[in-house]
Amino acid sequence: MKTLLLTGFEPFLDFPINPTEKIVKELDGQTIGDYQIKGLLLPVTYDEAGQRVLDAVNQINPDAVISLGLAGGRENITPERIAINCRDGAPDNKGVILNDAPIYEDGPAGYFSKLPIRKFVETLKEHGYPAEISNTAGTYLCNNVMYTVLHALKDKNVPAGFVHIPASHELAVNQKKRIPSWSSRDLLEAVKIMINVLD
Ligand code: PCA
Repeated sequence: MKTLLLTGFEPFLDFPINPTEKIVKELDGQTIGDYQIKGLLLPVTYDEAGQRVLDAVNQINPDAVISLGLAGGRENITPERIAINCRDGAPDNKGVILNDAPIYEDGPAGYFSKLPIRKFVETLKEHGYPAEISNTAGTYLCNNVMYTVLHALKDKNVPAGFVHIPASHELAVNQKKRIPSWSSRDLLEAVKIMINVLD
């Protein structure tokens, strides 16, 4: 049996619910396809998120890593193509604001996802779930975690990367601005489909 590290995030900024939290808690301990899932919830803080995921990678030595994040406003499931060596943008959950800050001073500009993102998108669409590859994971905590994991696993043949998901209905219904949303059931199902696609 192989091990999959599945990470999600706590709520952040104007989003009092993070649908990735529910998914990670629900799937923790479950077996999907060849993978036993180890769920990990990450804080939305620059000083902790990267370290927590690194600790888990070192401890668990996973055969695959999928990190999930909320992209409030996106309509589709969006596997990310690339992580960049940059932290910039809104305050994190401790109020820390970074501008143009590298994640690793001596790290390369970017890392491509090592997940089968094209196959994820095609399989999701076959199941009736809207999906598309995203060419930017942003410069906030999601990109930070994606880059950190790919940097740590750069010499290993371990599928790893990041997938942004849309808001759930329970989140969208409480937003001031209208944003697209999916049912929690469909979000969960879409994540299971991606896990099933892994070799
Ligand atoms: N989404 C944010 C950080 C946490 C999350 O779920 C992002 O896209 O960076």
